[in-house]
Amino acid sequence: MEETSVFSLCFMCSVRCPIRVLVKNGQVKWIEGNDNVDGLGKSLCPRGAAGISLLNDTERVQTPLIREGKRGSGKWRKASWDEALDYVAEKLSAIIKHDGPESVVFGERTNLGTHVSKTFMKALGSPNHFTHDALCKGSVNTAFRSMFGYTDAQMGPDVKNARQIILYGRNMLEAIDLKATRALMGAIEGGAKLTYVDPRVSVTATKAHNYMMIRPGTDLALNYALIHVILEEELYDREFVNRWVLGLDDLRKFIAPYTPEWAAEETGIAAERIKALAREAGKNKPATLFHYGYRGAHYQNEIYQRRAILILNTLMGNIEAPGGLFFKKGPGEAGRNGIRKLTDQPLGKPAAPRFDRCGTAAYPLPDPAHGLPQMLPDAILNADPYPIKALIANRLDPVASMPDANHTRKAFEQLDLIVSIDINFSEIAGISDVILPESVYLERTDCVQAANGMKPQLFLRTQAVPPRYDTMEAPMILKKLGDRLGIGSYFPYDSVEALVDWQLEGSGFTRHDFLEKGFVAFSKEPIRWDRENGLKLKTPSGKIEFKSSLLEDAGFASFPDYAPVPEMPDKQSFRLITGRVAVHTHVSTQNNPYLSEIYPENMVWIHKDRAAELGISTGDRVRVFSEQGEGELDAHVSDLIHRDAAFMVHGFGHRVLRARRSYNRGVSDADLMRHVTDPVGGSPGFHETIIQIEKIKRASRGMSLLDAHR
Ligand SMILES: Nc1nc2c(c(=O)[nH]1)N[C@H]1C(S)=C(S)[C@@H](COP(=O)(O)OP(=O)(O)OC[C@H]3O[C@@H](n4cnc5c(=O)[nH]c(N)nc54)[C@H](O)[C@@H]3O)O[C@H]1N2
Ligand SMILES: Nc1nc2c(c(=O)[nH]1)N[C@H]1C(S)=C(S)[C@@H](COP(=O)(O)OP(=O)(O)OC[C@H]3O[C@@H](n4cnc5c(=O)[nH]c(N)nc54)[C@H](O)[C@@H]3O)O[C@H]1N2
Ligand code: SF4
Ligand SMILES: [Mo]
Repeated sequence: MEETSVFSLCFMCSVRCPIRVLVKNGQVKWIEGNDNVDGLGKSLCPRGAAGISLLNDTERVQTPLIREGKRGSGKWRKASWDEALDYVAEKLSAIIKHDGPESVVFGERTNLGTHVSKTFMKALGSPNHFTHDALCKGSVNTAFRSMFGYTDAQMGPDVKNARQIILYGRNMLEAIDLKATRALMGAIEGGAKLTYVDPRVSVTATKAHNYMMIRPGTDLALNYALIHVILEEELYDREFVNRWVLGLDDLRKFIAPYTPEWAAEETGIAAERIKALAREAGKNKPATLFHYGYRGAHYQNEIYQRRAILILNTLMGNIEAPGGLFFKKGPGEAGRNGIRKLTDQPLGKPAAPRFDRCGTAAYPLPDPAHGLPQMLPDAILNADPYPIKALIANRLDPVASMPDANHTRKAFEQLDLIVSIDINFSEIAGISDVILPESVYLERTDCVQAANGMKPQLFLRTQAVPPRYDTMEAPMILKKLGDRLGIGSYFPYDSVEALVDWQLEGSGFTRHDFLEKGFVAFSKEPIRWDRENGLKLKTPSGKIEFKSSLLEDAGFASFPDYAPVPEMPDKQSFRLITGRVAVHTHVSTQNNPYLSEIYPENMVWIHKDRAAELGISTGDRVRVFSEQGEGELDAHVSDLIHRDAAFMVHGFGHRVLRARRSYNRGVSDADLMRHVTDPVGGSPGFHETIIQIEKIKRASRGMSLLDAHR
């Protein structure tokens, strides 16, 4: 029997862990972590282990499909690739002719082929390429740029070497990034202390030395008090701060009234505990790491919460120190050339402004390289700034991943053309006119991954088995569409392998070099900058800007006054908070044969005293509703959640019948959420929604699914 082993990259989520795939007689038999990579071992997370289940899933999209019935009716006809691509190209040409190229919008989850789709849009003349970034961490991105002049993606946390770690809802043991998750476990085993702050006892909370059940939305108050104590008791790294920081005196003046006693009232965390944390942080500096997080507290002032965390790191002097925040180094730092991207080609700047006004006076600071997807529904409905007629969604479900899904559906109904490049019958695929199925990650080679870090490296996703169905890689789909739209010359390849070869030209590596270990490195040793004189900060002052020119030049304060978070108005009201579970990825794995069996639906967690007032017990059926939408699901009653909060795992409540295992299971948090945005940072305020909960008639299960699985 023929047996081969292929190094590749997982794509059950976008962390892209390096993997080794065992193939026997053309079938994938086993997937494990690529243990040639530092800190990874052979382990995978549960989703990574479900890759074979995805590959063999008979409910994924198997051929190109063109809609036949009413939009959303679930009726499509099978089409050949030529037919489907001709259809899309004809529609797009007509739309561009009538309304201009800016009437076409392309949205995707940032992926290895993003340079291909950005090229596609620019070549068409449209400014409207957006990514998921704002939905995930837009305000984190802006906060980093305001302090260091680099995006969050250009920096990283050295979890492995930290002696003390503070996580604000960064639920690293369930919201998994395998390498970071393992680094956290390793650090704890090695004696590091973990503080975890969350209104809910997540799995990470159960491993913490110090757990703080914070009142939802009040993290900024906690951080202001921590900064207060650190400055007042001189617990910060004076030498580092004096050398690198702009605005310490302004911060000192501003922070004076924000005492731990004040914060205790707001957060529900005792003043003594806040002081103790500040002192312990000071003792362990510079290896004290405050993780900036992704999805913890999402409010309209999120940028300031993230900046406060970055200020705390800087006060610890941990920047570019082991156990702190580091700047990722690219091949240039090792005196080498990196890979090529299609966007390196000369491409004009589209004449029209972006649909989301990102980068203009309306939203000056969010990153225009990513845009503000959540602005799309209103832009369509109001034809503002201009009519939008077509949406292409690639590896992104803008219906299920943006707040207020009912509003999104209403807006998308107005479009002349919706195309999705997907592997599943997702919510966006469900309302698409054409679905173009991508081959799943085990079936395809992808563009090169430039993995900058302390050691700059390159990784490659390599095809392990041929496609099972009539599917194609996204860079080939876009090339073939480009050919039909007269922009084919921007895509100088006839296979993804040829595109990879083109990307590698000049880097000193070839595809062959990836065979030995699954990756190549530009440098063997970690590259660190000199903390005394060598930090290459990109802010206008060349300093770490507590007092931020980026913010102030745009008319925003560097240090705004704290706005108190209101109490819940009545006994039926709860603040909706949301998050991950270890066995699912956002909105895309709920129909996976294996994962849907392990975790078929979500529940709503509420505190036992609040539940008692409403006559609700675990396993009872409840209706959850807001001004935006509603749904029914089971209650999970517990004292492991703050009284004000109701928690739901994100990603459920699918409405597309073709995905039978996930159809109508649980409730989508996106159906309930208000659409509001942090105007400075760019992230939606996902947690700015108050929901109501009421019991409905149905026999109680007596036990929640969650208990059953524990
Ligand atoms: N309400 C609410 N909204 C949220 C969040 C939340 O917690 N609550 N979280 C936010 C965060 S942090 C993020 S990162 C985003 C994520 O938002 P999304 O990127 O939309 O979510 P995913 O589930 O990662 O994947 C989206 C789509 O990619 C498809 N897909 C998976 N693999 C492939 C592939 O190989 N090729 C192609 N072409 N398609 C593929 C899936 O079928 C799915 O339709 O959502 C954000 N939105
Ligand atoms: N299994 C799994 N792992 C993943 C993903 C996945 O989909 N599935 N997605 C990946 C992606 S794209 C991302 S962005 C990361 C997300 O990584 P995290 O941000 O760590 O993940 P979430 O589960 O969204 O965490 C949100 C937590 O914040 C808490 N929270 C809610 N409100 C507040 C508050 O006011 N203050 C504080 N301190 N906490 C609050 C919630 O209770 C929840 O536990 O995970 C990555 N890893
Ligand atoms: S974290 Fe899990 S699902 Fe995500 S890439 Fe790694 S192994 Fe795959
Ligand atoms: Mo994310």
